[in-house]
Amino acid sequence: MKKKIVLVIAFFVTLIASAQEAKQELPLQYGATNVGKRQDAAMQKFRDNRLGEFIHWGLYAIPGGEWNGKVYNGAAEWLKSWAKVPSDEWMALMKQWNPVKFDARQWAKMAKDMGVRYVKITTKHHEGFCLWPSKYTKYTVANTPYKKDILGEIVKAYNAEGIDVHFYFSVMDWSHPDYRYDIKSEADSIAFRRFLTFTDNQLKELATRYPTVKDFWFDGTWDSSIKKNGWWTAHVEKTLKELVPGVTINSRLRADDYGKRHFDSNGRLMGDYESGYERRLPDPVKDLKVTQWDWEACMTIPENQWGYHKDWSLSYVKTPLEVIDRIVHAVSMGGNMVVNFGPQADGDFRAEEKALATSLGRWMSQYGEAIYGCDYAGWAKQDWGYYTRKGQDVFMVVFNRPYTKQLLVKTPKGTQIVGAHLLHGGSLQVVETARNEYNVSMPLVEPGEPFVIKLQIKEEKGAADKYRDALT
Ligand code: JFZ
Repeated sequence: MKKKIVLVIAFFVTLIASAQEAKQELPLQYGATNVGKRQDAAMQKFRDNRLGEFIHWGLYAIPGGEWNGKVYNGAAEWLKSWAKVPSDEWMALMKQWNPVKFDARQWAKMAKDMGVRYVKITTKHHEGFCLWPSKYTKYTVANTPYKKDILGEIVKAYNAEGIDVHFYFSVMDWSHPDYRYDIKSEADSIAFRRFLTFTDNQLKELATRYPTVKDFWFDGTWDSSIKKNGWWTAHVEKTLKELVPGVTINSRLRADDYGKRHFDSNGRLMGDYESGYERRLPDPVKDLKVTQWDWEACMTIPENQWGYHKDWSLSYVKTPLEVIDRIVHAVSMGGNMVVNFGPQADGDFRAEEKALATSLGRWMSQYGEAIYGCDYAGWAKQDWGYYTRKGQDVFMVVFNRPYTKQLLVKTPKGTQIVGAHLLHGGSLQVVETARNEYNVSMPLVEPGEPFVIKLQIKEEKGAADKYRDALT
């Protein structure tokens, strides 16, 4: 009897708890706007591009991490802050902005050869210097010895190579007297409203001057002042989407009614893709939740230098293969990867970056089929590397050579492997070793670099639907 009472009580407690959980959905005015992944052509293009080039270029390229004879190890584009340089002194660097070696077509060609399908360029970083001749501030390229509209040249040259242009834009602006880190008084609130109007104007200016822009990637949005104005971030998303059909926006822009960032108070992704993975990646086994939404990671080549820093010996510099590993890692989990470059003040790229671009390009031209347009395959991760998938094609990107000479593959229920071949090469032996387990033989002549195996698969009726379920 006692047991029965306990069971009845437990039943009601569970009922009440689950009813409360259902109620926890908060009504939001400025929360997520999309339901699930966007499926339109522009978003599909964003996703299919998979590999991008990040460019951080601004006044910080001139000192390159050194101020008054002292070299700062922190990120070079933050030097103004590390060395506590007053704004007017920092902005005086504009007198030295004369990148005589800058050749947008050369940049675009390097990007094309590297195999990137899009570029993210800093229109304005935290310092406030604009790479376009903005009407709304004097801190622009127009007021430098160089004078020319750098951004305009980049848009034109990259588009001519068939490369999409994305705009990085820092909301936080160290050069603007009305910027506030927090709103503590009526005066702050009035100043910050002026600042938001200034920002609106700049964004409208960018969207209308450069209508082929495909994406806005916002940064510098973490301060309390912005978190207290979640409405404004929703307004920016809406305005840009009206001005530029199909445009994509990163989650970092957004804060909701309660100041919750990236994901709203109901746990839904704001913006079109998640942009929190920076210099790190989701765990390929533990963090599979990321396959439920679009995301883009970005990475530096040294440990943490985005803008040009004169001394790369101060931190570890990734090798081309390490960069390629991270690209494949991201794509295998349904994400994009953007590799950063910090051009020199003269408009040329440092030798290390040129060399990396060449290595990347060589690999991408060989194996890009396993990257572009590819997605999470939904197969259990194995030690030799990563899977990617495009429709019925499943790719194995092999980074680790096993002493056994056998690459273990475990397929999902209802999926059989019927053949395997080296991308641009011969077929490889496949042996079924157990139900849904196979050994794919290593090629007799090993390629000597990470390589790709393309699998022919057969899916039982219903298995393909399961794959689609896993992607939504
Ligand atoms: C920001 C900038 O401050 C930095 O200079 C660079 O432009 C980079 C791409 O973005 O830095 C960040 C922003 C967010 C995180 C880390 C560094 N984050 O979410 O982990």
